[in-house]
Amino acid sequence: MRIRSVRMYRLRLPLVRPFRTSFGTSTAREALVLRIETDDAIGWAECAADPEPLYSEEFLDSASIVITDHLLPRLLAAGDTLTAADVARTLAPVSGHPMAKHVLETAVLDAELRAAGVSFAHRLGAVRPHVRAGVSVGIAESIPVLLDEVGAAVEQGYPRIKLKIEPGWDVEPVRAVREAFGDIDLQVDANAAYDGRDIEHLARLDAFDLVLIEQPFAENDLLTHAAATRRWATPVCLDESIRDVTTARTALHLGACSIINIKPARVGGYLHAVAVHDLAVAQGVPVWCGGMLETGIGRAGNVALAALAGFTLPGDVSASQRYYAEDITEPFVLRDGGLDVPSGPGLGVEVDPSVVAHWSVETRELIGSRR
Ligand code: NPQ
Ligand code: MG
Repeated sequence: MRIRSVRMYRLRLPLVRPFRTSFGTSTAREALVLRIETDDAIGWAECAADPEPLYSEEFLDSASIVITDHLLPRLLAAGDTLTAADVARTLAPVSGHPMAKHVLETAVLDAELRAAGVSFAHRLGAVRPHVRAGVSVGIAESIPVLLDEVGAAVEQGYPRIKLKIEPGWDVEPVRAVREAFGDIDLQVDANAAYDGRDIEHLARLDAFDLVLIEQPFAENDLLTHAAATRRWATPVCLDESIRDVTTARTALHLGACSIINIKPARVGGYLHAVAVHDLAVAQGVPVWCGGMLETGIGRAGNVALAALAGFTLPGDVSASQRYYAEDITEPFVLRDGGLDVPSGPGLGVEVDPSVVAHWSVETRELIGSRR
């Protein structure tokens, strides 16, 4: 495809409630949104990176520089026969930066699929029209506040609740939620806040019949995750550690997890995400789709991915209104404990240019329509 123009917006979308994790508190989502125009269609994608390198080493300004100075020039140099399937190989000489690569591949894929009239769900291999949705509940200021938030989510019909934990906020909040809400599907996510000295402390969570514990230890500490997998009854799930198919294969070989959280942004795009899914399915490992507080653009792709056969656990794919009063696409709405998978061409959602303009703090034309 011939890329005629590339525009990058930096958005600042207020969150309807602050979101606190072990690595910080967010009151707004800042995102890069990319719009590429080809001869046949317009493609959209968003970058999941945050302003600060806290979840992983990427951040918005690093993504912006890598895209403009190192990735986009390579895509343009590849010429007009470039397809979405070629993007990863074309960008592979650049080391790392999966979130920056993800946004370019996704925009090209969206344009390609919109032009062909094919949905993301169909292209990725989805097998269901509706996916179950979970919520991720941030660290609260007190147990009663936490119980209020969990209660509201249960009331709305979410079939699975995930609690963010950190040292000092783990066994007691889990106990309180279990006691208040009984037999709900409950899991926890530590975002790497613990280390090997905490294995015995976290073994106390075995008493609460959790679905899983997500990323208790550092991203590169597969051996401690393997030790915990042997020690705990609670299944260990990896998020930050799984950067590609290779780390997934290594983690499974070491017994460092029994469940994988797949985030397209973290593994460098939807096509890599499908490859991690396929590996997990081949090894009988359940997967679920993680989230990065995406706008409707990223949410649409994630919902399509979550519709693949191996995604047997509910994902962090909540309704838009859980995060945003006003989204940049039509909102995703909770129905029967889940979301409908878009079936229209490409991502299957329409971006509202006036809403994008309203929340943009910066707009840059990376290449014009001069070619
Ligand atoms: C996780 N996501 O599974 C991530 C953490 C995360 C839904 O829990 C801005 C602020 C962006 C906080 C992206 C969920 C973020 C963020 C991801 C937290 O680990
Ligand atoms: Mg996580």
